[in-house]
Amino acid sequence: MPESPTSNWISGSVAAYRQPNARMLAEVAAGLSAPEKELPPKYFYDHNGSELFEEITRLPEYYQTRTERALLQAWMPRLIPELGTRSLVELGAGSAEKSRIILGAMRSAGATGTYVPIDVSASFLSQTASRLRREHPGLIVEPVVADIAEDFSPPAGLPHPLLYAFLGGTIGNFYPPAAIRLLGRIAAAMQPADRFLMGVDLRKDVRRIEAAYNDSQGVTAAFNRNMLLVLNHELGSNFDPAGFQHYAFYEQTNHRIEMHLVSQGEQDVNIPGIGLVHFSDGESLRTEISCKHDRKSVAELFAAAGLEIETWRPDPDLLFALVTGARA
Ligand code: SAH
Ligand code: AVI
Repeated sequence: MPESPTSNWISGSVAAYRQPNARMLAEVAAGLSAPEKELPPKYFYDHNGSELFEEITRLPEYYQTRTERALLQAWMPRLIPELGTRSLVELGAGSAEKSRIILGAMRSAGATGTYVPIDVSASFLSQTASRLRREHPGLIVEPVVADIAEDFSPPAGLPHPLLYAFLGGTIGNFYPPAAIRLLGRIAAAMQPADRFLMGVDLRKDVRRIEAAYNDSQGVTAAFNRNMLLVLNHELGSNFDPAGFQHYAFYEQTNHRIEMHLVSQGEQDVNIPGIGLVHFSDGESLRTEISCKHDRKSVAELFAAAGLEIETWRPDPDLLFALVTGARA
């Protein structure tokens, strides 16, 4: 595993994510003592959570991934040579399944290419990196295990122009102030020829959105409950996943899906280092928001972060859009 490009990016080992258990404990303590219980969605993603997300991407109801893939296939062969991209830095890379389209376009355009996938899901990231090295001989792959919500510096010494990619609509999983902070850090790191590429899930018929988070096979429910297994594994808590029901609905005012786990009956959960946490019957724990956008809302996020929209490409059915941004 290569050295972390900068000292405050945690280099890619499994231990790197386990280490900040004190941080996890503090976040869990804060989230579960709030008047409305809430935990950060990054805690879905241990190896199993990443596998479950991959399963979600293949569900008939989850239109996002296949729509974004088609947009990338249509657009990257033209965009990448235009930008002359030599390095791809991807936030929340996951399996990098769609990133291969960008990497393929880089290779066709003659770039040897450096790929920096960043993710909290350490062992899954390591698997992704190994696979990419096998599939793309010559590609330099420098995985970084890091929480993208935290302060980070850009990797040093990467060949420019650089493309920062943030795919899948993951920006929607951040509350607007956190999204702006994250985009602002990217903007601050960008050189004039660098670009930012982001996938956003669009506002649309509520039934279509809600179906994507309430699939008939129950994969999203398993993904949601996986957070409790992650807590049990990392903190030694005794959550009973069967004691919580998956609940996902569209919240119209803020244009977002909310995912919750609803306590089935009264229960006390023991979390070492925190103590007993009480859940009343029907009490809800919010595990994720997934904000939906339009061009205006993205332009507002970008403007607040010091970016401006350069291109906006929705699919013909207006389900999902790819947007590129430059420093304002
Ligand atoms: N980009 C992929 C995966 C999206 S799933 C796609 O489009 O299909 C979201 C990914 O972001 C997961 O791999 C998850 O582990 C990662 N992730 C979520 N929160 C994160 C955080 N705070 N810091 C770093 N990675 C995060
Ligand atoms: C990663 N992220 C964009 C997904 C989403 O749609 O918000 C996570 C997810 N949650 C439930 N299904 C998928």
